[in-house]
Parts: sequence; structure tokens; C-alpha cells
Amino acid sequence: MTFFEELSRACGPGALLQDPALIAPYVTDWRGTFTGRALAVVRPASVNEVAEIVRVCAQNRVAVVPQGGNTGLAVGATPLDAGDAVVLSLVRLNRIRDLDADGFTISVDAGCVLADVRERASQAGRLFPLSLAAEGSAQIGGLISTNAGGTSVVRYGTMRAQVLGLEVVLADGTRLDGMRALRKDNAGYDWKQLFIGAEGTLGIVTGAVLKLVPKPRFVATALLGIDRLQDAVRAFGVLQHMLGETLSAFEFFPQRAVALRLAHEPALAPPMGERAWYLLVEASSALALDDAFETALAETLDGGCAADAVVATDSNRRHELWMWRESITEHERRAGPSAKHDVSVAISQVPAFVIEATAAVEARFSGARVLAFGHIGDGNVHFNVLLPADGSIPREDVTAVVHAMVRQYGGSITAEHGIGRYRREDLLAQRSPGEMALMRAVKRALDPSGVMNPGAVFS
Ligand code: 2HG
Ligand code: ZN
Repeated sequence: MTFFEELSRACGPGALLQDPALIAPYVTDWRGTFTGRALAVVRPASVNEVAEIVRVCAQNRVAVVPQGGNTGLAVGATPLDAGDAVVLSLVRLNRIRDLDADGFTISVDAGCVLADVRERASQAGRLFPLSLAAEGSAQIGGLISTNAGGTSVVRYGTMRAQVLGLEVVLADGTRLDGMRALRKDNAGYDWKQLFIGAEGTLGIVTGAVLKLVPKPRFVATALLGIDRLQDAVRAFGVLQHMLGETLSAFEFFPQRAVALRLAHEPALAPPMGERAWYLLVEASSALALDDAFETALAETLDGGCAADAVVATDSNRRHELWMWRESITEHERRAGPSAKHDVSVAISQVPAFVIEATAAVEARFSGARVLAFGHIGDGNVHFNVLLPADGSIPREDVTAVVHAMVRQYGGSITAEHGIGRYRREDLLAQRSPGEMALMRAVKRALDPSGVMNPGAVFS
């Protein structure tokens, strides 16, 4: 049998795509910046099929690039140019296996879309707290493989904190079943942690048991306008003090993001009177919040750490306020090329970092425009730089300046998007030789022939 005959037998003939027109959407990243090539795309519908495909690929020394919703921003799911890999899409592995409302867990296939998991939890009076702009397409397997963050990390942690059990297919096709719904389990190494954030380079996540929390009965959302970014850190302190663990989102974006959206949607009214920066604040609780929330907002206004505030009075208004934050990536894409950064520094250092890095980039590269926004409550800034369409400013030059500044601040070059193929060269400056050697040893132990997602994470 030829390789393709074996592959077709492993997943069923309808699940093997070889027509270049059908393959095209799977070999370009979401932003449309990188296009690779693939031998084929396979779309298995069961874990056994995934295991069989990987076994066939491993035996033939063919690389496998796992792909979820293809919403990643680090090019971790796009094959290289060599065209010698198979893209394994998890899109058909999308069954919610079980929801245990009393145990506060949900067991899902890796290809389940985040919004569907959140919706299913909500129907059961539960919340799956991970939330991000791409949740209508992003899949659980990809979110686990990138240890995704989003807008609720400040309260609930990243994806890693939500995973209780994991099922993976190893590089030789072995299926490892760790679909355990246990809160405590110290039996040996907690091996699932290796695969969370490994970007598909150690194996393929095929299923997970995720933690749920009670669905909050009250949600309060507000937009604060501030004149200086330093005020954001002060406002964060005040709101944490006043709202405690009910504070579930603390995001920031600049007037430039508002202007960008208004340029694309001129009929829209701005969210409030113009300010240099905006903070999107949300609290949620089983207990009524109105008084506590209003008192906390009043405290930020009275204390001079916010200049203006609007409170969402209903869910439509809440959605409208969130759209000012969540649509930024989409408008940035429409605006043209950009150098994307996903950095983290200490929360207290975010204002100084943003101000210093903006001055450095805009002084050095005339025509470059910084668009810095993100999860200030996590110290995570999407320090993106809009570049001229003519390609006159090389993205790598801008990134070198930004990442050098990140190093000065003792920060990280990726807080939530991951390394992928986008910043694999930069990883070497971020991690010590000892740390790189440890990571390579893990990679070699789990994927000795290097067939799992080659080109991602390691250069
Ligand atoms: C967000 O926080 C996403 O909205 C995307 O992580 C950030 O576009 C980006 O750089
Ligand atoms: Zn983000």
C-alpha cells in the first residue's frame, strides 16, 4: 500500500483532502501572513482515527501538524514551506462527551469550539470561564496546546488551571487516556502538564476534562476613561481592594483603537468622551453586586485614578462595551500589516514599559504606529505595531527593539499566544541554554523522530 492508501484507510476516504483548493484554508494562518504547503489534510472523526493516522505518519516518517480552529496568532498550526507534512484537523472531533453538573466538570473532544462548551455549561447553570475574542472558532485542543489566556485570567487563571484530565495521542500513535475528573491526584508525575502549552510538538490533545464553576447570577460591566496609563495600575489596586475575587476582567485599550474602529465603522458612536486610555472592568458574583460595584467605581473616580465611567445597564450594552475591546484584533487586521507582540511584564511596570517602548519604536521607525492593548490585570500587553503597507519597515527590526525592551523589564516575549513559528528565533534569547537543553530533552524523549509539528517552538 502507498502512504496515501494507508492514510485514507486510517481516516476514511472522505476525510483525506488532497485537492490544493480544499487544502488552501488549512495552510494559511488566521492573519493571512504565512502560507505553507502540505502533502494532505486529514479530518478524523474519532480518537482511534487520530491514533491510526499518527501511527501511519510516524511509520512513514511524515510530519504531522495538528490544527484546531486555526485562530492562533503565533503560526503554530501552519505547516512549513517544505510541503512534506500532513495537517491533522480536529474539526470533526467535536462531541461534548459528558457534563457532570454536581461534580462541576465537562468532558469534551479536542475539536469542540469554546463558545459551544461555554453555552453547554451555561445551560447547566455552570460557567466555563475561559473567554476570548476568537471563542466562536477556537477549539479546546488548540486552547490547551497554547495554554490560552483571554479576558478572565485575572480571576480564573489560564487554560492550564481549567484542565483536570487529558487524553493525548503520542508521536508513535499510542493513545494515552487520562480523562480523569479528579481535583486531587498525586499518583506519579502529572504528565498532562507537559502537553498543555506544548503547541502540538509532543503529541496531539484529543480530549479533556475541564473544570466548571457556578454560573454567576450577577454581572456588572463598566468602561473607565483615564488620562494616564499609570492610573490604570492605581485603579486596579482600588478595584481589587473593593471587589475582591469578584473582579473578573480588567482590560485596557488606547484611544487609537477606538479611532481605528470608528474609521472602519463611521456610523458608530464612540463609547464615551475621548480619553487617552480606556479600562474595561467586569465583576461577577452569586450575590447582587450593584452597590459594591458602583461604590468601587466611585472610589476610582474620587481618588482621581479614573476620569470618566460608563456602566452597562443591560446585556446589550455590556456586549457593546466589550466589542470596543474584543474587535481590536479584527480592525488591526483590516488596517494592514503589523508586528504583533504578546509580552508580559510585572503589572506595576506595564505603564512604564508601554510608554518607553512606544517612544523607542515610533522614534526609530517613522511611519510605525503602536497599538498597545490587552490584559493589564495580568501584565499582558499586545504591543502591536501597525506598519506601512509597502513593507518599508521590516517586522523583525521592530520586534528586535520591542523584545530588547521586554528583556530590560524582565518580562516574557509571549504571555498567552505562544512561540509557534512566529517567534521561534526569539525563544533563544528568552530562555537560558540550560532551559533550552531541558526543553529539547523533553522533545527528544516524547518525539524522537521529530514528526510532531516540526518548525513550531524550536527553530
Ligand atoms: C486579544 O487579547 C487577543 O484580543 C488578540 O489575544 C491580541 O491581536 C492581538 O494581538
Ligand atoms: Zn490577548
